[in-house]
Amino acid sequence: NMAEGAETFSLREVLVAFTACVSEQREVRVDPYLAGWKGLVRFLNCLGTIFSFISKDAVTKIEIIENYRNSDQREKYLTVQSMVEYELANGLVDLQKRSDSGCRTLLRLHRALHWLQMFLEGLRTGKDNSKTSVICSETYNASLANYHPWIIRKAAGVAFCALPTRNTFLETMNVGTAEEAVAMLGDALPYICEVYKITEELYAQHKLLDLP
Ligand code: 1PW
Repeated sequence: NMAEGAETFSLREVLVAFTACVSEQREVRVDPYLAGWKGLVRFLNCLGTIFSFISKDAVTKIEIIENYRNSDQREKYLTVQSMVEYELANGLVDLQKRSDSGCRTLLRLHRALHWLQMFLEGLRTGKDNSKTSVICSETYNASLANYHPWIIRKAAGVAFCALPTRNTFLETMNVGTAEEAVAMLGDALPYICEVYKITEELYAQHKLLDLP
């Protein structure tokens, strides 16, 4: 069934989800944030099994936050702002060791979103014949890699090598021609940047950027 298959995946839906994230009060809505990530996971799965170790971790984290959204406390998890306020006020955020708080879990997705933002920007502004693998590893090394142990960095590097050239990659995004994909990235990236920026400021304000 094409309608359900990975074949019909389009990166457009991911970007649309992120455009719906920021409320009028400049709060980050959790549901579209997770919807954006789910689309991204489907996209990663399209890139081949080598990317499944990357998407698997994202899936685990999406599910942790989704469980909070389905719990009795669902209203507290409506926005990233309300989540931070609720978890901090109720002592649910462990500052010493790894936990499954919404705050530490979303922080991992937040850091990965920074990479995605830089990667898509590199793709958008790159030359026709540039290597996606190079854009991917350079942006990864400049961002997310700083939070990963050697073994993960190594595995990520191996996965990146499997990425196709820029034009093929832009076509994999299923947005139309490479030119149309580039135009869509130009329209959508400011929204991802905004979501990233608001979350970053919120976490900095509450000194949550180093949560274990
Ligand atoms: C083609 C470009 C696509 C960019 C998609 C971004 C997805 C990034 C996910 C990277 C995950 C790598 C493997 C998992 C590592 C985890 O240890 C790490 N998770 C993340 C999201 O960085 C940290 O989570 P942890 O171990 O503290 O629970």
